[in-house]
Amino acid sequence: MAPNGDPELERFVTEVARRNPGEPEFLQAVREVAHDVLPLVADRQAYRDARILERLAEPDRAISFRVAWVDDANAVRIQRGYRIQSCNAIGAYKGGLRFHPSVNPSILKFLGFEQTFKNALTTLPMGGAKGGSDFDPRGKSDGEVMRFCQAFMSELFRHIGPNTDVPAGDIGVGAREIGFLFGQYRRLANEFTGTFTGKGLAYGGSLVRTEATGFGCVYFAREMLGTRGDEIRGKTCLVSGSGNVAQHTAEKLIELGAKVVTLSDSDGFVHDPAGLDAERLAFVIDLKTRQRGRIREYVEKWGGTFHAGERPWKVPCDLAFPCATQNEIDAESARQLVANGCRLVAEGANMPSSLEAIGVFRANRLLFAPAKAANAGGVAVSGLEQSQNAMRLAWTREEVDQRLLEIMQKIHARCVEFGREGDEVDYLRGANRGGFVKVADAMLAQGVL
Ligand code: NDP
Ligand code: 2IT
Repeated sequence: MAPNGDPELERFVTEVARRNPGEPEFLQAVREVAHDVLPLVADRQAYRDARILERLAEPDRAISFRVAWVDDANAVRIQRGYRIQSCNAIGAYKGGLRFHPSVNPSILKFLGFEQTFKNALTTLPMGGAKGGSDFDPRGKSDGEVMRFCQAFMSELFRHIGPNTDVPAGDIGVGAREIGFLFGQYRRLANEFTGTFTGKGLAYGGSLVRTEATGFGCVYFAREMLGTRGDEIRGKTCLVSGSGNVAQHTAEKLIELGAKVVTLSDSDGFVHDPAGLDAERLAFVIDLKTRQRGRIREYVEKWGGTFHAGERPWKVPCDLAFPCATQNEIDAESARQLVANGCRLVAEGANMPSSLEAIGVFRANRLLFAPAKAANAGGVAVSGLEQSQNAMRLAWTREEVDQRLLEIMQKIHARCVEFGREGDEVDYLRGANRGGFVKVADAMLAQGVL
């Protein structure tokens, strides 16, 4: 998947690179989609004439703003806030906010670009966006996080709204941050609407939204295994990360009878050969969401080993679920996974596999569930939260979970439809083409904008 000599692809990517210097993550995401979509565009004159792919590679709007706030020592701090509104051809902009020191325009543009296709795959009417800040919530007091969130929303609020742009969480933006952000939005806009998803249950949140990305990822993996007459039960699984997505991926895997032997954070990974159970997972969830501790503390309580500065991919497994961050699986890790007998990789995180790693998975015919399909359950339940808010009612846990399952099954079916190659399915191609066609047809119908 690295430069592969296809002149059309290279021409396209070179032009996007020229317009977006110094943005490697954005270019990586564009190359990955263009690789699969350009042959389809070549077959459809209308897509070519309307320059659909070129237009999608340019966000509708990229907003950047100063966020000044005062820390506990009374020092003034300055951060940068962003909202990238990528495409609203099929619905109001929708996508998470990320608070992490690494946040920059390249990362948010890749995430917004991916979100456009992911949201199209959910079958719900949602456009693509992403935003966030280089603010690091780690080590900050609740008061500092609140003041930062209020300062951030003081600018963002004018760009969002229930029919305009609906943010949610992502890395570093969980229940606490969403509460503070929504509170400030409600105050400034003087309205109580579903302008945020991932809200607390007390103020308009949906049941199962917290679990949705992880649960959806495992539902998708189960569908894939089903096509080969296989199942989750009894499989040894690697999960990376230990935040929202990792926690609930592990939860569903354990519930379905798999053995989860790793979790990680940016300090390293824990390996528990005995496998996590409900009690150990409850410890991790409390450690990460309430105590805001480090994953190495798991080993002090439950045993196993901690591997500082390393990622879990060298541990032998049947199934791998990267749920931390972009480019956490490089070519060497991919080869290690293959050599150790891994059969399936399902991306809970966004773009966790490098292009070279994807090349290794493709060459070895692994079941590879790309992020825009596998982790779409989170934004799908965000869409269901918007529906419930608009109706001013709340569905039961069973109802939301059943709808999530059905959406993941529909995404799987669309990947199969668009990715079938003889007896095999290229899920990445299926997801890229399946998402693209919906957005492209909506853009065609609406003229040149
Ligand atoms: P959280 O903030 O809850 O957890 C993030 C986890 O990833 C933490 O364990 C964190 O470790 C680790 N991590 C973050 N950055 C890095 C890094 N640069 N290197 C190594 N580890 C890192 O975020 P989420 O669980 O919500 O998000 C995880 C991934 O899932 C992201 O790619 C996100 O875009 C994606 N995603 C999230 C959805 C959601 O609904 N929340 C929906 C779809 C995708 P540490 O604590 O040390 O930083
Ligand atoms: O990457 C993602 O899909 C998310 N962070 C969730 C977005 C959302 O609007 O729920």
